[in-house]
Amino acid sequence: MAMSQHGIDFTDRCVGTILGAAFGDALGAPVEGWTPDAIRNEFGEVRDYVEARLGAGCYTDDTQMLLATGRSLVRCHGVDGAVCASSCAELFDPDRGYGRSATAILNALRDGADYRETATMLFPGGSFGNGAAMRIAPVGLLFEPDDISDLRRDVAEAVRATHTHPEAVDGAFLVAVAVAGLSRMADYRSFDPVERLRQYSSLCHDDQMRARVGLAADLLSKKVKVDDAVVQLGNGVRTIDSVPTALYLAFRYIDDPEQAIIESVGAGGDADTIAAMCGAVVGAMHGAEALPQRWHDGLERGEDGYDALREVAVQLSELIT
Ligand code: F2R
Ligand code: MG
Ligand code: MG
Repeated sequence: MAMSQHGIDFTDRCVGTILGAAFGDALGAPVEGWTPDAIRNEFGEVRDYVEARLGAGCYTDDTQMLLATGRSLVRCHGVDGAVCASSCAELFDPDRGYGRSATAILNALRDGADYRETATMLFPGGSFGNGAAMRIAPVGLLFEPDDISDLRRDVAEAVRATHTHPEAVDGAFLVAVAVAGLSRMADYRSFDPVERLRQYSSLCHDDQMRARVGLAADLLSKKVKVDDAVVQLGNGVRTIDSVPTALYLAFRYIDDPEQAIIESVGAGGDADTIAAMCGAVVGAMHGAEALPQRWHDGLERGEDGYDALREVAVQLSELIT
């Protein structure tokens, strides 16, 4: 057991971060694109894996890219943009529900394109999709929260092949900052979630992201009903419509990681990705042992399945401890 200087089991926090993301992704994937009402009518709450195109407990592009990113960090002992890109391209399985731009870029990288030139292949200003934020949690694990001066640069480099849009980079940066901070925090009662969201808002470079994260802080402080908050924050594939929502839900249910992930799936829309990002954050705070055993048991196995995710998480923890 790797106890960090913060007196926590940091290895379990790393495993919680990676598996929290994978659990959220696999729980949300079957209802990606559904409305919250449709999810409620069909399932009530999605508390366990349900059958879908890829099979119950199977993850999608979110976890595949997160695993690829984690492996590249282990290989290079930190962020190397070219290796992050090639690692994502190597693992790319087009059947896992990738976005349009991501698909075109990963194919181009496989064909030898330079990762510094691919991000604007489809959209001239770059993609504002949440595909950077959904895979960035491993980078956050490498940073002590009181020394994040290089974190934005490393985040931007890690996602450079696919996302250079300021909104997408802001979103990834905030998820990484949250993972860096919560993975080293001994007790969730030692921080004020509203203040923390306000601080995150001030870190944004993009005006719209800053405002939306500020709105998340306001909604949390006013104890607005969760369903209403999700309507105001959004549940779409755009970074602005999903990262603030995932952070809001993680902090709203910071005392209950299982419910945080279940509520994120229930948000609908980009449910797999909102739940993956929320899962990474609450997993960083509580560790893997705190997540339900049935989610551990039901996640897909195989070469790049549950054991591979655990393995990369442990290897990431060893880079730090
Ligand atoms: N793509 C999906 N889901 C689609 C349905 C999948 C289906 N259920 C299945 O099972 O096959 N999900 C995944 O994509 C999101 C992450 O997206 P990422 O990696 O950012 O991709 P991309 O291609 O860059 O952007 C996604 C879409 O966003 C729109 N978009 C982005 N930037 C835009 C811009 N500048 N202008 C206009 N539109 C832009 C496009 O529609 C892109 O296709 C996650 O949800 C992941 O789960
Ligand atoms: Mg997905
Ligand atoms: Mg998604």
